[in-house]
Amino acid sequence: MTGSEETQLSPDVFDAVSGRVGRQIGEGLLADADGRGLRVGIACALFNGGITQRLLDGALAGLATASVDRADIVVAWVPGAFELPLAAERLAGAGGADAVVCLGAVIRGDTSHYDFVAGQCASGLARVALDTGIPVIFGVLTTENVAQALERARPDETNKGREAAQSAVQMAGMLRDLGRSTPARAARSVGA
Ligand code: INI
Repeated sequence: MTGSEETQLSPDVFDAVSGRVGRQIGEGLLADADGRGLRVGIACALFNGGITQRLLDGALAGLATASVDRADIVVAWVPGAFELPLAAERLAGAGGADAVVCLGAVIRGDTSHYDFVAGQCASGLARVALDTGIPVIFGVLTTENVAQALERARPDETNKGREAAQSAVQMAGMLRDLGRSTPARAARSVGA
């Protein structure tokens, strides 16, 4: 889980909620995510590749931990973060992925068009997720400088590529469970 100590979710939250609602979806997300059988697309930017390569390492480690089969992972390289949405759309659509992880590093110091690149990338990825119904994970660093980017790409549990991979597995699992669940209204009218 991400977040600082003060903002972290309490471990008993799901128990606390379950007694007060009809159904809860995604309560397994804090447990180890199970990615068996999941097809994952990864789009990775070449720009600032020394950083994105570390994010990719983290993402692959995260998918391995979640037991995603290596044969079910496709990596598509793109020139920069601006191109991530189109690659994500292909991976999510014709590519047949169950989740797409997008990795990039937009560093403000590099260029004056930081805001355009970062903004278009974020809104493009959000649109692809909503248009396709496939989770598209924003594993794109937006930092003021290289030091901040390196800090977020360390080879440990805090690596943002690793977190993005975990989010992909969690979202795919949550959507699968949601698809199987009986909507509360329908359940009530059948039972009534
Ligand atoms: N692409 C990035 O991934 N990160 C950046 O920091 C960046 N900056 O700063 O310019 C960047 N630019 C390239 C852009 O993503 C496109 O590849 C390029 O404009 C061609 O469309």
